[in-house]
Amino acid sequence: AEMERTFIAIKPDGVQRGLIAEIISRFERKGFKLVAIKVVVPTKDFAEKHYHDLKERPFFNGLCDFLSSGPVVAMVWEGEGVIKYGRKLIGATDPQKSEPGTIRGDLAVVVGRNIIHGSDGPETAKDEINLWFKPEELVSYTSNSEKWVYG
Ligand code: YYY
Ligand code: MG
Repeated sequence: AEMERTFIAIKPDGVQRGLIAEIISRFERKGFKLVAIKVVVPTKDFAEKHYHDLKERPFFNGLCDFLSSGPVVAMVWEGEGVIKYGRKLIGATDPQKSEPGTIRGDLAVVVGRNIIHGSDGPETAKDEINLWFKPEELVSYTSNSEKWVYG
């Protein structure tokens, strides 16, 4: 299997709404493997680093204020196609446009409170994992179900 890793974060709204287990279970049941997880309250400066690509956008300041407003569950998930398929599980940026069955489609209503972040490509996945985690916080292991997920 062509394994890759992506950065997934449950934002403060997802944490406060009690959706941590719900969100994790969607990735877990799919067959993806959790290789890092922690709860952090990012500083505003850190949030700005995470969203640096968006610094010219009008919502940038509010977005970074929000991300740094409370606990975030930061994770790294591993699996074949996990970067692209993780985005599919999450749904469109605007929950109004997310399909039912997706995380945002099922669990969120407005773009400014869309409960979850996921890396949008291989380069950002690498950068975001490096920003949020030290190498020693990532665990490599063989999941017992791997041979049943991948054959
Ligand atoms: O990757 P994704 O989270 O789906 O969307 P981005 O375009 O990277 O924007 C990041 C974040 O910014 C989005 O999850 C909500 C917020 N945002 C917003 O508040 N208003 C917009 N018009 C677009 C994005
Ligand atoms: Mg994005």
